[in-house]
Amino acid sequence: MVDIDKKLEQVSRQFCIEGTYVGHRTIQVGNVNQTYEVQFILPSGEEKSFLVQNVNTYAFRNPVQLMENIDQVTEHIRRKKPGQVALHFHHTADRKIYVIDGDNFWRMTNFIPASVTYSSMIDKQVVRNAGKAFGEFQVQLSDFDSSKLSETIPGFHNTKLRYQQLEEAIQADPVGRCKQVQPEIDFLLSVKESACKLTDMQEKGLLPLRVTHNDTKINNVLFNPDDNSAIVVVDLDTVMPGLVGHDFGDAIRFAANVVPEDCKEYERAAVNLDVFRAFAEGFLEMTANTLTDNEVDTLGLSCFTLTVELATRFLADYLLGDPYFKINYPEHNLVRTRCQIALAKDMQEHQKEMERIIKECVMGEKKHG
Ligand code: GN1
Ligand code: MG
Repeated sequence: MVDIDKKLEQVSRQFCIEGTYVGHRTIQVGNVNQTYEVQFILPSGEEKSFLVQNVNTYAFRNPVQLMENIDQVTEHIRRKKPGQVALHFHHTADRKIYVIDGDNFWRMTNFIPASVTYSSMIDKQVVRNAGKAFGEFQVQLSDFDSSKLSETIPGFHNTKLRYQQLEEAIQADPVGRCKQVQPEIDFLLSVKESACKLTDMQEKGLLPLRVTHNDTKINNVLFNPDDNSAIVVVDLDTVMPGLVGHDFGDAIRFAANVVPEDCKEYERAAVNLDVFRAFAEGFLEMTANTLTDNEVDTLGLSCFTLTVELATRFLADYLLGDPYFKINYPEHNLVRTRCQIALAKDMQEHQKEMERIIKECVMGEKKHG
């Protein structure tokens, strides 16, 4: 068993942090990387925290390229909005923004004090501001040359590929869990065609590729607790070329679900249309005037798509013995799968209403210019 304090202090020193190491706090948010807040008393006497992350190299096979992406994206945003709070990565003595230590890949960023994240039971104003923040993020990157970005996870939101990976996991069934999950497999296969429609349209060139965030859980936005304004969008590991619906749909499947994404009473999962509207208002306030008709027409479908796609990912991971997502108990990925499936079913029932709300928001924005 490694002494985590010893390890975190040693990593911090490699990022040139001086002074006295005080301790750490494990951050529970995030299903892929492991995040810690480390506290120091600097030589000046100032108490200061930093965020140290151990990047999951099973998920991100080329973390060096990933850091190059993030570096370019954060620089681009910083140039657009100098003075705004931004993510900033610390350098080692040899000017690298990461430390490789055996199988571990570490990075360190500034800790943004007096900021909060929200995961559930969210106020509408918070959701609207999250929508604005993710919308603005995409607009800020609209002139970023996407050929400079590497694909950190190939085919990340290629729903067809996600189905293929699920089908391979079913075939292989290495830990013998397949027999337990036939209803889930049956449901997912039954909606394959509609879930893969976005990918089909992308392949046919009917939807434009943009630079998108691709992991728009509301807890990837830091807020100011005094007025609930968004401070900064974080977790830039999956910033890559993608569809606007990837960001919109993923945000809705997380924020507008009436229960957390891993609720054990998964049959309660459903979309809260007020939260849906609040996010759509914020997101479209920033993006409506840049979207094509096909993009607007498929935003409603994108919510269903991203929900089903994540269900295929959770289920494939469960079938493979949970190598990818962090789990807190053995059935965790199965519960997550069931919760996404229940949400997807509810979204199917509310698809028309969701589309109507989107149209209303877009019309409103076009009128106001
Ligand atoms: C992961 O890293 P985190 O927890 O923000 C995952 C997302 C999933 C999400 C589900 C790189 O996001 O794609 O939607 O879990 N990120 C990656 O909670 O796979
Ligand atoms: Mg992430």
